[in-house]
Amino acid sequence: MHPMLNIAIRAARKAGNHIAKSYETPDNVQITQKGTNDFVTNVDRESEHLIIEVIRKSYPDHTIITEESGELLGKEDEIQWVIDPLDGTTNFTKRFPHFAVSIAVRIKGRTEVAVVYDPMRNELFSAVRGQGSQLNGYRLRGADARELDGAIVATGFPFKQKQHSVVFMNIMSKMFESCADFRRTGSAALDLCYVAAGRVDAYYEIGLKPWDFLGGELIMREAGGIMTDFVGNHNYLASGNIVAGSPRIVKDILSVMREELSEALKR
Ligand code: 2AM
Ligand code: CA
Ligand code: CA
Ligand code: CA
Repeated sequence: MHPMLNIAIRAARKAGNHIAKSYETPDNVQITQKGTNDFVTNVDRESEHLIIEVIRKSYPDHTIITEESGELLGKEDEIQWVIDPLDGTTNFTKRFPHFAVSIAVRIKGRTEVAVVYDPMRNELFSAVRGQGSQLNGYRLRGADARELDGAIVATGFPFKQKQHSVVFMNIMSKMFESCADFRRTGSAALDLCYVAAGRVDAYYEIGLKPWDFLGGELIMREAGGIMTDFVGNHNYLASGNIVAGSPRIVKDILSVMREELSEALKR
C-alpha cells in the first residue's frame, strides 16, 4: 500500500471513531458560531488534533492545511496534507447522522492520495492517483451517468453567500426540467464520494473550500468522473464553484448553467 495512504487511513479512522463516540454524548458537544450559518464544535477541533498528531508522527516536515487551524508550514512545502476534520458539522450538531473526515495529500499541487471516512456507516472511501478508488476495499466505477435527463443530482445551497441565491434557484429550476430529483446531504466530501459510488449521478455547489472537495475529487475522478468550475474551466480551487460527474453529465449541466449564470459565477 502507498505509505501515505496508510497514514491517511489511520488518521481518518482515529478521528472518525472519536466523532462517532462524541455523537453518543451530545451534552459534551460545545457549539460556537464562526459566521453566518457557520458553526464549529470542540469535536471538529479534537478530530483535527488527532489527525495532525498521526501525520506529524510519520511526516514531521510536511505542510498541513486544515479548516480550523489554517496552514501549519513544514520544512517540506511541496507536500501538503489538506484536511477537513469534520465535513458536515451542521448535520453533526443536529444529530443528522451524515458527516465525514476528509484527507487529501497533494504533491507539487497535484492530489496523489485521498481518504474520506464516514464513521456512522463505517464507510472508508480512498484513492491513489492512477490506481482507482475504493470503498472498503471494493473498486468504485460509479461516475458513469449517460446524461442529465433522469439523473439524481446532489447540490448544496449557498448558505453563506445568499447574494447568489436567485441565480442558484434559477439554475436549479432549469435543471429540474430534465433531471429526476435533487439531494442536499450537507457533506460535500460525501457528495463527491457518492458520485464515485453511483449513489448520485452528479454534484455541483457554489463557494466550497479546498478541504471540502480535494479528497472527494480524487476519489470521484478515479471512479471515472471529471470536475470543472461553472464554465468548464479548472479555476475551482480559487472560486470554489464545482461541477462533478461523468464527462457527459458535466457537459449537460454546464450547458444548463451557461444560460443562467451571473458574471460573478463565471469566474
Ligand atoms: P463543514 O461542515 O466542514 O463546514 C458544503 O455544503 C459544505 O459547507 C459542507 O460540506 C459543510 O462543511 C459546509 N457548511 C457549513 N455550514 C453549512 C450549512 N449551514 N449548511 C450546509 N453546509 C454547511
Ligand atoms: Ca466548517
Ligand atoms: Ca467542509
Ligand atoms: Ca469541517
